[in-house]
Amino acid sequence: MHFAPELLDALRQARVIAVFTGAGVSAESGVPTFRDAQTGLWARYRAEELATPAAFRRDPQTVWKWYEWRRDLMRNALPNPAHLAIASLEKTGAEVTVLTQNVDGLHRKAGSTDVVELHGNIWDDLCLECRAPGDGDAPRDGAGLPRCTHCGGLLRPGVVWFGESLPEQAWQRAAELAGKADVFFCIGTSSLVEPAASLPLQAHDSGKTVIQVNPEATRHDASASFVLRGKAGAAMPALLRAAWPGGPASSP
Ligand code: BV8
Ligand code: ZN
Repeated sequence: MHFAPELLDALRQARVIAVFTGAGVSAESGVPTFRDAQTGLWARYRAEELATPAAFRRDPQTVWKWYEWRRDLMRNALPNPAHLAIASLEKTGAEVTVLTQNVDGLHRKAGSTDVVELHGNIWDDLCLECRAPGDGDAPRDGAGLPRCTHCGGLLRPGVVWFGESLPEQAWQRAAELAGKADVFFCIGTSSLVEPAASLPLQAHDSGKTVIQVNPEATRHDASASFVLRGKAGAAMPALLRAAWPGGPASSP
């Protein structure tokens, strides 16, 4: 893959780097992307139908079955070279923050130390009534649903559902970084879900260097400073090798 000298310079000079990611960055870890996840018995559901408070109130069993299925897919997933390359950016001495839409926890598993989970985390349960965090092996009720050990309320996955606002602090950090980062990566996202999808635009409008990595075209192609058309698992390690031939730790 060829990288423009201006891209390599911008990356080497960056003091603050934001890395905005979507399901595509976990695809090479065997975690199906959001669009691909609706397969098999879930093919008749759109993700937007299952990932809503209304769907959970209407049919908590089905929604839990879907999250348990996704958890099974993610449980043994390992970070791929894209996650590892992103984590190794921290060795350059720049301030690196990952802004992820993914709920799989793979960025932290890869060693990234500053990860903002814009849409929550699939491994965190939350009580619908008292908002207390569940502790993983919650008691099940007669319908097999996990119950809160504090108030007996129904536990739900600790993710952000459609129609729910993003965690205040997470969103504030993301919006701030879109205006502050010298380099703003946009990796493996179709950028269709708001308000997260507008972050690369905010970075572009603040005159920042936006680098998109995606094998497909997205709405950000027009505004991105550089578009790397390929899979993140190949593009990111190659980009870091090109920017720092001696390894990211070798930066001055
Ligand atoms: C809210 C957690 C309001 C749950 C998720 C404005 C306009 C229109 C609609 C709206 C709007 N504002 C709000 C809305 C509604 C809605 C929305 O955006 N709907 C969309 C569908 C139109 N937004 C919301 O509801 C948000 N909340 O607005 O609240 C509010 C306001 C005030 C007060 C109260 C409420 C909440 C949205 C969050 C929903 N939760 N996830 C769960 O996971 O179960 S969203 C979920 O879907 C993901 O987190 C992610 O955000 C999105 C999926 O997108 P991607 O991750 O990009 O995945 P996708 O499969 O689409 O694409 C994969 C990409 O990777 C592709 O481009 C592919 O080419 C690429 N790829 C594939 N392989 C590779 C690769 N790239 C690199 N390497 C590879 N190997
Ligand atoms: Zn409770």
